[in-house]
Amino acid sequence: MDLDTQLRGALERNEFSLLYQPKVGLQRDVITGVEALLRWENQKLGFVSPMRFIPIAEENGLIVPIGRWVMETACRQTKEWQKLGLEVVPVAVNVSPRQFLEPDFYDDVLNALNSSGLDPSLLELELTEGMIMSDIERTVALLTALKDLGVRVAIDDFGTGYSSLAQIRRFPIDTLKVDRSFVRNIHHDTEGQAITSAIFDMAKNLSLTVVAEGVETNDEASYLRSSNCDEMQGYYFSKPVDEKRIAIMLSDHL
Ligand code: G
Ligand code: G
Ligand code: MN
Ligand code: NA
Repeated sequence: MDLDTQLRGALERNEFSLLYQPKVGLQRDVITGVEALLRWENQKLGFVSPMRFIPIAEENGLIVPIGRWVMETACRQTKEWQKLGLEVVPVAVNVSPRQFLEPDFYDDVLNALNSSGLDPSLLELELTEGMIMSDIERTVALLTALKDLGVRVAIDDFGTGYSSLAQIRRFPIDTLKVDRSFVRNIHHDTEGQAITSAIFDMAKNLSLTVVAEGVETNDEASYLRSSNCDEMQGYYFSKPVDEKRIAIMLSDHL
């Protein structure tokens, strides 16, 4: 069964859904935000991992309308939680390179905010280092416009690309999400500790929020709590869950 062919009709057949994974603060494990993660269930193929279909959607351009759907759905859902009186936290969406390079990207963000009525400060865009480094002049202008709107910007998988913090500070960003490869077994990985403490300290000086991704164990969480990191995300706290489950988690923190 051809993935590409199935993917073409997937939006129309309503085959996509979003899961949400919480980020927590260091002190009391309070939820500080959620990340929306795309899921695809197809009648013929079953569940297909984003690791398989996103590269294809990126290649054939479908990531643009799919990404638009993700942004609109995440904004609408977050506004819904707000209306229900739940703890209001920002929702982060992953943006793919092709989506970011589209001339209409700014308008897509604006449309998602306007149609949902969500406050722009409750939307965070997760970009990767490679995306923002490819056309620095355009990126600075685009990110400045998004910041003026009030939208937040995070750099995802930080540390895996080739950018230094010296380069990163040219961009108006809010958050660094430190890649989970640095977090794995951090409590007895002296090299990982050296890298992350350099990132944490420099981020602090630049007034950036730092999130450690992929926290899976109590040992990792304990180490991070004693470090200069601000927030954590990972299976140790919660897997990505559906909107009903996350609503319960958000209401528990009221
Ligand atoms: O959720 P999961 O671990 O299966 O995601 C695998 C990969 O797919 C991750 O790199 C994640 O960033 C990416 N991904 C998940 N949801 C989205 C999305 O809505 N848009 C894009 N572009 N990537 C996503
Ligand atoms: O590239 P990005 O950071 O957006 O990838 C997010 C993906 O990471 C999600 O698909 C999510 O399922 C996955 N993820 C979240 N927490 C953990 C974790 O603790 N361990 C691992 N291995 N993956 C995680
Ligand atoms: Mn992400
Ligand atoms: Na990441």
